[in-house]
Amino acid sequence: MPKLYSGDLSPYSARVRMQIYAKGITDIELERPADFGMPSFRQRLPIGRIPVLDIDGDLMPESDVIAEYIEEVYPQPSLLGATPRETAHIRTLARIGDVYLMNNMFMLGPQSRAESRDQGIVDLLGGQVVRNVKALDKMIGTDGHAACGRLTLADCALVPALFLIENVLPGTGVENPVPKAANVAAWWAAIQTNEHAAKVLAELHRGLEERRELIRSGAFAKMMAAAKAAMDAAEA
Ligand SMILES: N[C@@H](CCC(=O)N[C@@H](CS)C(=O)NCC(=O)O)C(=O)O
Repeated sequence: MPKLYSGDLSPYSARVRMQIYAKGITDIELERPADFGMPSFRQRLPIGRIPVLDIDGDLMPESDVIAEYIEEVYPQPSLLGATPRETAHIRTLARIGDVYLMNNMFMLGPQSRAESRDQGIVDLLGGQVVRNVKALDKMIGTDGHAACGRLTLADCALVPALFLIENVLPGTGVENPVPKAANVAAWWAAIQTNEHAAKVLAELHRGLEERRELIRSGAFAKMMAAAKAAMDAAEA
């Protein structure tokens, strides 16, 4: 049975999990790889990141690639458009979620827990997030879905991005831009009532609580130091 290497707090994994739930796929197992962050994981997967789709040992990284693969292998119900142009629009919005929002938020995240914040990083990446929420506001659907009036891959990519903006951005000292982006705010309120979005959001919140507890107890810093030492030793 194929496996998706995933983790509760991984927004990129959450995007694929939301797709799997929305399509009602039951033959992809979800698993957190035991050696995530360790040299053996990096040996099998040079990019070293999750999600990864493991099809009988054939390992496929990158959330966007996995999402498109899943659409091809499990075409119904489709989370793409009814026409090539609709699909292109869905992919554009999904890229805003992935490249313009999640990627900047993911790199900004450590600044929310840094002992001394690097204001240059916060201004650069936080500024990009604010700018791109404004862009999204002009492009997102106004009927409760990101595009095409129904759940699509655009919603799957934007839900974890908005989770990060709401829950991580304020910790870096940057104001959450969503309340001032009326169309994004309306979509965000509406999509949280979708059962598949609600499920991944519950998983993301559970992961965030676990992470915060690990940080509070000091265990997270120890885990990070052990993983870095193992990686340095493997690369020496
Ligand atoms: N472009 C990748 C990004 C994946 C990514 O950054 N995953 C994070 C977890 S959400 C990760 O595995 N981080 C581990 C690391 O940075 O070493 C994708 O779309 O799958």
